[in-house]
Amino acid sequence: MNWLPTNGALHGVALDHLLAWNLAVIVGLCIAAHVLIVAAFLFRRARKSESPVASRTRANLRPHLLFEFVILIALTALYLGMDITGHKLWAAIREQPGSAQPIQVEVTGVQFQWYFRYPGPDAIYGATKPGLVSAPTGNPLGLDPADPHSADDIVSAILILPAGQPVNITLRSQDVIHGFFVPGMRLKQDAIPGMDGDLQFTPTTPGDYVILCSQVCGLGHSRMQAGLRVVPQAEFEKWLAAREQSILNTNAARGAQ
Ligand SMILES: [Cu+2]
Repeated sequence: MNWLPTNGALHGVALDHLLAWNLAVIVGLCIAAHVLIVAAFLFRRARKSESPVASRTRANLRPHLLFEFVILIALTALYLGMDITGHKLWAAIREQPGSAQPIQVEVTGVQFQWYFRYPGPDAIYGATKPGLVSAPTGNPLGLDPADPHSADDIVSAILILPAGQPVNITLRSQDVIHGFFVPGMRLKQDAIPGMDGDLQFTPTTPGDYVILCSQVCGLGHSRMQAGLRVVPQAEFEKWLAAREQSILNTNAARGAQ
């Protein structure tokens, strides 16, 4: 569909197809319902001169009842079909395709900013403490320096991902409910304080995509935006290594002080 943002995710093609199909069914049913209302109105006017007793006999009502039952059964089958296809697609999105190891990224929403954390070479997110949260001093997530796992964690204000590799996102919020919304990746899920959300997808097309907040989370909600950049695998590894090196240098400089 041309009126949707360009799709860059593996599951997006099937999701767009399902959306188009559902929309066609709903618009078709809406038109059919209006045609029936007008037809019933005109039919009633035409029969107004007939005797009301003659038009309400059991024999006369039978075709009407049959017609209603057929419509009811057809609609039930249609809605069940829509429900089942939607659930099947949701299940397919939740299953990671192929055997590729998913990349772990933690996404945190905070009034009014998105932060992205990569666990680093140890593949374990370091502990965070609310009391240590301090964006002005470069620790917006409150990473605990006492936990060795936090030493190699990369915190970024932009989400960089390699094309063609599954991603597993842990979704968190520091304050209120935010909505992690990436239209180009056909993703939308709420970040709820005190809960770790779980989200999977595979970006396929390199490019820049916008990340929005879909929940009205406060006065700065409208400017709560971030960027997703999908790059080739080699470029991603280069960026990750450079960020890792800069963190090691920062930690070494702190240790020398
Ligand atoms: Cu928000």
